[in-house]
Amino acid sequence: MGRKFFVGGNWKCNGTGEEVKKIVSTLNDGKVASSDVVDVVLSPPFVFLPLVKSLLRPDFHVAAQNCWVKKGGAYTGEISAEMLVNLDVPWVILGHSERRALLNESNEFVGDKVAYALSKGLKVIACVGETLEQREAGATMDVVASQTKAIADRITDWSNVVVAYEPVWAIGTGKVATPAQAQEVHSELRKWLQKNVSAEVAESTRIIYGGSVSGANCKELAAQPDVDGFLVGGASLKPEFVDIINAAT
Ligand code: G2H
Repeated sequence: MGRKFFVGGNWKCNGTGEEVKKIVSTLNDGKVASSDVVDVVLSPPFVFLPLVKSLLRPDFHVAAQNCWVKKGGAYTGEISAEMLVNLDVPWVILGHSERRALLNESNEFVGDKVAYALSKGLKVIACVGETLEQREAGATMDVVASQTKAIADRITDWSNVVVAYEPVWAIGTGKVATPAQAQEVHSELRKWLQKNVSAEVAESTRIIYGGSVSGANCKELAAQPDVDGFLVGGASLKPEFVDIINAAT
């Protein structure tokens, strides 16, 4: 069975209440393929999750941008997986490179977060990707494999996981990976899953691409056989996000 196309919009730390309402209204009016064909998941900052959820069309869903690694408690400033479940937030993005780099989230910590979030019933967009320095040193697959292994060591059920390959050098820089570069890593990652997890997980797990995806480059990327969708930052705040949702149709 084919893998359903998946498009996530990662709004990062952007927006005011008024701006959020405007973006949601644009998306609500967008003409997109049915939810049988594409999963659309928007990830506003935590504080706007209830607002977005209340205004958003029913065929689109929401994701948090992070959650705590275990049950909530005395962890000032954190948001627990239980809270997201309580608010009916179905998805969470974990391991984004901005958090790995700026907040020192290790592979193991991200793996623990993925396992905990899944155990509470959340679906996870798990991010992996190499820096420019690592790519130039020929270490892309080693890095991506180590990041994925830290997750694979801690979970057995991959049915609620989407893997986002986001080369750090392409994030927010306007330097998108070429379709061939994206396909190469996605295909290697799928082979890694086949060898280290199972053929079934390799075949069914969606591997989406993130890093300067735009309305202009999405079609060519979406045409790659192992690119199953996108995690979109900057362009998810603009009307062209509708074109990206429709990239595979
Ligand atoms: C990568 C991506 C969204 P952008 O971080 O996760 O952002 O599309 O702005 O490069």
